[in-house]
Amino acid sequence: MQIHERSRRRFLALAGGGWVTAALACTAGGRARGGSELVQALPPAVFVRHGAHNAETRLESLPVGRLVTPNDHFYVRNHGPTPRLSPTDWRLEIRGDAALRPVSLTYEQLVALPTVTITRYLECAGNGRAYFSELLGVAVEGDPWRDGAYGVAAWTGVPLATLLELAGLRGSAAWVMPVGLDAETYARPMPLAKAMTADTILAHRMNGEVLPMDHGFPARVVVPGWIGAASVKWVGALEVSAREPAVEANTEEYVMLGADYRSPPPVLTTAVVKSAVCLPWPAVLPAGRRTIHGLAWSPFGKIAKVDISLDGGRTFTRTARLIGDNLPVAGTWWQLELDAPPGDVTITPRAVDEHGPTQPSLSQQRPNDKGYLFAAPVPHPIRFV
Ligand SMILES: Nc1nc2c(c(=O)[nH]1)N[C@H]1C(S)=C(S)[C@@H](COP(=O)(O)O)O[C@H]1N2
Ligand SMILES: [Mo]
Repeated sequence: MQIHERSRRRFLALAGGGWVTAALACTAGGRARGGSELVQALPPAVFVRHGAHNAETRLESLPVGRLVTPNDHFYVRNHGPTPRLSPTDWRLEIRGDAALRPVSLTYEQLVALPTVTITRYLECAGNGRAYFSELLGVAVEGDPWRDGAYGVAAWTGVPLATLLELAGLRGSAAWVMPVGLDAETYARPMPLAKAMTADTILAHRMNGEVLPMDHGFPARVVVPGWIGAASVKWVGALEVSAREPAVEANTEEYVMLGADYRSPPPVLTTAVVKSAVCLPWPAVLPAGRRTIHGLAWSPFGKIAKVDISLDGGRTFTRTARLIGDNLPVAGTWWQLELDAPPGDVTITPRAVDEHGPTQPSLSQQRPNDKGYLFAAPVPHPIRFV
């Protein structure tokens, strides 16, 4: 393996702040941490916190080769504190101007309905936001997630189609909006056709366990292939309507704003093809023969291949080996063998979906004010010592 000068410079630019942060983290071990508004534990070896109610998975803490993310490693993205809902008081209301007969289900009634289990990923639209400033030099609003607002789970639940049929749909039905029971209501509509898709479900189990509190207990929607914001947690109602409801999550948030976008701003739906190196940022590894691991995922299908650049994304001269499960709209692990001399290098993966879509080059990556859908390949800085 050759370490190119360009890659070395890129590495130094990228790693710059990182070494300092790493050093500070070591000395600040005893410092009291900010309070958490989440239920689950957030060990610093597993999560990077973003404020009181958001936590990004350190991908390097995941069990290599196991596609499904353990529940206690799954990223959490909340707009407020996790509501602690009681399954005895909870109801699912199916209602709205386009529902024939409103229905109210108890938790027991919901879990008694026939279920499906689907293994799919969720990813926050803001995942990769840090790279807008780090790689493109563009300032954007929002928490600086790297790659860890991504997780895969086997979701068990009831298809939305089954639930909507319980209420019956009027001919006018065109939109379905799951409504969350957060302290400040969170809701986001989807077109009826998306709600009726076989793998759009109301999940009440995650990886074989009862849905954890932070991930939406007692029930959450899973809308595979769409930005995480569509997968509403703590669902209390499904509202069926003839017209598209206007709520913050499709008017102000999760829309593309900026010089490149006109008004009304495009509403975000489908996610983008991505890949990541599962190592600390920056990473320090012993020189010599090394196996580098990473993940790749696509909202469209399986991953066909992962190309690797060792010169900061200029040329892609290597191909990674895909390992373990490679599931559509979930992802795959990949690995790369390297014989690395001491020195600084960047490793840049680029995923290709089985149907053709791939990651745009950095020069094609358009910025947007809120830093959504960063899709370009990311040069991951590694120092071999
Ligand atoms: N009710 C409710 N649903 C929600 C949210 C929320 O704040 N409230 N956040 C959304 C966002 S932005 C994302 S990315 C995913 C995160 O799901 P997770 O926390 O289970 O990873 O949940 C979505 N569903
Ligand atoms: Mo999100």
